[in-house]
Amino acid sequence: MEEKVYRGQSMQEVLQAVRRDLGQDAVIVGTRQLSQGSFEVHASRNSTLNPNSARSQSSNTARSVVARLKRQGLAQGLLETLLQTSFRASRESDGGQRGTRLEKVLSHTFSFSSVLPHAARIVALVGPTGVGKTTTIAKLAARIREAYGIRIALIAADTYRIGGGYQLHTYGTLLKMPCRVISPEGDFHSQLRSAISALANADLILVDTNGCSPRDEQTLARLEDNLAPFPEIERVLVLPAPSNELDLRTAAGRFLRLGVSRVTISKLDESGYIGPVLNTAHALGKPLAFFTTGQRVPEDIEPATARRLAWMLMRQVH
Ligand SMILES: Nc1nc2c(ncn2[C@@H]2O[C@H](COP(=O)(O)OP(=O)(O)OP(=O)(O)O)[C@@H](O)[C@H]2O)c(=O)[nH]1
Ligand SMILES: [Mg+2]
Repeated sequence: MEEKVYRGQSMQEVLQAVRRDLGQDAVIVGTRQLSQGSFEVHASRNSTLNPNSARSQSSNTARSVVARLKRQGLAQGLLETLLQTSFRASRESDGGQRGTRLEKVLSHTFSFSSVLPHAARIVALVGPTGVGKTTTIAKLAARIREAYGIRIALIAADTYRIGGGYQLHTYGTLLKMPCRVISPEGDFHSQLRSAISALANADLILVDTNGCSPRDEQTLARLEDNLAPFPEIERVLVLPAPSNELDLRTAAGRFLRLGVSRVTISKLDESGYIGPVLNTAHALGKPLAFFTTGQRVPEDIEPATARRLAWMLMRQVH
C-alpha cells in the first residue's frame, strides 16, 4: 500500500486525519514540522514499501520502533507525544541510530532527575505495599555513599506492622549507618522530629515508610497525616513495572496527594511490558528518579536516564 501525506495545523489534528482515513492501525512512516503551525505526516496502511530505497529503510526503522513501543503497551496519547517530539527532535538531529534517536525523543518527553543529595536533605520513599521501598532505600544508601562519600542516615518510619522497622535497621547495621526506628507506640510526629534532629550531622537522611494499598483509605490518610508537618521531606513515589495500568493509575492518583515530587520505577527486571508504568509516570508529569532492576543490594539500581529507558523499550523480552 502506498504512503500517503497528510498536513494540518497541529500534529494531533493530522494524526486524527490519518486514523480516520487509514484506520487505527495506520503506520506512521515519518513526521515533519513544515513551519510554525504546519505539520506533515507520512503514513501508510501496511508495510509494502520498497525495502531497497534508503527512504524505505528509515521508514522500516521508524515502523519497527513504533511497533515495538506499541507492543510494550505505550498508550496512544504517549505515542503521539513521542511522535510530535520526534518531529521537533528531527530538526535538531542528524537522524542517527535508532537507539540514539529514541533516546533523544524520550529525553524531551520525560524528565529525569536522579540527584538526591543536592535536591533535598531528607527523602522518603512512599508507595503501595511490596513494591521495593525498603530494598531501594538500602540500595540508594550504599550507592550514594560510594558515589559521593557523604554521610547517610536512615529512618524507619514503617510503623504499620509489628517489627516494620526491623528490615531497614538490619540494612543500617550491615552498612554501618545510623538508623532510627519510629515505634508504633507513641506520637509519630514527635518521634520523627527527634529522629531528624538526632541525625543532624547526616548529609542525607533516607526515610522508609509503610506500604499502603491505594484502596486502603485509612492507612493512606494516616501516612498523609504522618508526613504532613514535614514539608522539608521530599516524597519519592515507587511504582512497580509489573502492574496493570488501572492499578498503577489508581495508586499514582492516591499518592499524589502526599506531595510526591519524583517517581522511581521498581522491578523493571520482572516486566517485558513497561508501557503501563510509563504511561502512568507520564500522566503524573513528575521526573523519573531511579530504576530498580533486581533484588540484589546494592547492585540493582540505577539513575533513570533516557538512554536506559530507550534500551528497555527496545530490548527483546518475549
Ligand atoms: N525482581 C525484583 N525484586 C525486587 C526489586 N526491588 C525489590 N524487590 C523485592 O521485592 C520484595 C519486597 O521488597 P521490599 O523492599 O520489602 O518492599 P517494600 O515496598 O518495602 O514492602 P512493604 O514495606 O511491605 O510495603 C523483596 O523480595 C525484594 O527483594 C527489583 O527491582 N526487582
Ligand atoms: Mg518496606
